[in-house]
Amino acid sequence: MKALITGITGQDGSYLADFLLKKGYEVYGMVRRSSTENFERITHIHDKIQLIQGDLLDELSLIKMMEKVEPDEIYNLAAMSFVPTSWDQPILTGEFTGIGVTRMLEAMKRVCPKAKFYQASSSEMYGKVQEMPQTEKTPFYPRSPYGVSKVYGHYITVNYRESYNLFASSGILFNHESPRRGLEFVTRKVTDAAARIKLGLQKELRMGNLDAKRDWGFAGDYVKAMWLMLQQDEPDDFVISTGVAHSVEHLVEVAFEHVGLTWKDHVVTDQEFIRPAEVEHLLGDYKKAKDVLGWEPEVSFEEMVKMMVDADMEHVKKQM
Ligand code: NDP
Ligand code: GDR
Repeated sequence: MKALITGITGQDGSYLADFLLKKGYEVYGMVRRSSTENFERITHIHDKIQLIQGDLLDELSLIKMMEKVEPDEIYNLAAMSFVPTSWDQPILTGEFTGIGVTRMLEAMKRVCPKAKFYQASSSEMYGKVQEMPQTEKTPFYPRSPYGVSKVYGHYITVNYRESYNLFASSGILFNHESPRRGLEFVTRKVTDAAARIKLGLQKELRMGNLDAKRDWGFAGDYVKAMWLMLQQDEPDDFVISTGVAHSVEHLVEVAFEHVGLTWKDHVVTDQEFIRPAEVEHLLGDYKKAKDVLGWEPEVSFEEMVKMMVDADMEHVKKQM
């Protein structure tokens, strides 16, 4: 089996590549050209995967890539994924995260219509939530250009499934984290700061809204759900979550306590990190995924935060 992953240099792409290699897949990854290589998360599997240059903005590059690979499964994980940047670059976010999905689906329709397609949809589509907890049937109310772009990506996937009979599934994934998470996302920002403060390299941590609540899971668990969605007989949409929400304040508390620090001694609120429109409370109901896919999360929130702090302690020590 051949799998093609866009966004392979990102957090999820790297975990998915690990997972598919273990399953015996030939793994191909799309990477965009840059002046320096950005392969930190895939260095350990670099000799086992094949990388092809392409960009979500360039339709021809997607067509050529699919002609070359002839994939059985396509995982579209590439996107501009950081919510605050989407207010600074709303048009580019729409191009990558929204229209980019149409470019991928069009390329697949022309080149390999029998392939199975996974779209990385997001709990950010629920935004100002219309019901608690959120299911596949909860109406969307996105609160950022990122969220709006993901709603477009989600519905164009549904539309291509219904218009052209493509096998195109969408995973509505709630926040998922790992030691490979980008440093600007709140979990990694906090675990990295806890390590730096513990090791005497940093004194304070400047944060935004501590009251926001998220349903945080472990990325390693979530990539398995992506794969399971493409092993079904019929394409469909699934919420992937843990069913438990925690506040950002609780996240900070767990991370700092793990290295013997009191968070209140170090955390400062800074307006710079307050968003123009906030998503206050996300909580997912993964019942459908459990019933149909047999999927359940395995790593708890506390286990994950401690795993990330431990990894950052090692990481920071190596830099000292
Ligand atoms: P990351 O930000 O870690 O990775 C994003 C990837 O997309 C990178 O490989 C990046 O490449 C690539 N990319 C961005 N723009 C382009 C482009 N124009 N052309 C080609 N590649 C591009 O994200 P995650 O791994 O965390 O998330 C994966 C996907 O899942 C994203 O679509 C995200 O929006 C979505 N998602 C994530 C959730 C989460 O909690 N992590 C939850 C729900 C959805 P480069 O390295 O070159 O920048
Ligand atoms: P999110 O993740 O916006 O949910 O999107 P992020 O970790 O950036 O924020 C989570 C919550 O924490 C609050 N917060 C802060 N966030 C950051 N980044 N930095 C801070 O200093 C800070 N202080 C408080 C935020 O306001 C927010 O409420 C992630 C991304 O991975 C998306 O791509 C994905 O679709 C969604 O998760 C599901």
